[in-house]
Amino acid sequence: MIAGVLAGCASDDASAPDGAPGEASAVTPGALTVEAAWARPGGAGGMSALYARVGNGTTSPDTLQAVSAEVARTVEIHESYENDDGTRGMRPLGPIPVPTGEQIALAPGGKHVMLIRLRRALQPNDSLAVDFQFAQAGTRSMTVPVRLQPPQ
Ligand SMILES: [Cu+2]
Repeated sequence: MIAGVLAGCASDDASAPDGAPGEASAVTPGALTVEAAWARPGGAGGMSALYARVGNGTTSPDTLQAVSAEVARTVEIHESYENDDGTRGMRPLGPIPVPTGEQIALAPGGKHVMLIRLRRALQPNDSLAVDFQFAQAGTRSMTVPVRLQPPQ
């Protein structure tokens, strides 16, 4: 299981140009937003990764506590990393703080949501229902597209 998960992440990273999560983009004043969400294709029983940008324009610090999706039996928040020797891996990450005025990127090569043991195949142009659970903002439910590349 662990080896398979690691392989899944490594292939994610290999097919991604260079993440570049950091492009400047203002948060929406007064709102906590989840934008540009997308998921990679994956086979039934296999895995996919889910990405998005979370912006906190409110005056309250928030925390992304968990993500759930009916399409996957297990959903985990992960972080990719690179070792000194250039090999890559990933590890489970706890809840992600989303400070006031900041945008958190879930992006290839960085923090991401792992969809594990898919109940059905995810193919490009499919979509899936996802719930993002925040400590302050509550649950944000959305329909996320399956894509080969990040949305522009
Ligand atoms: Cu992962």
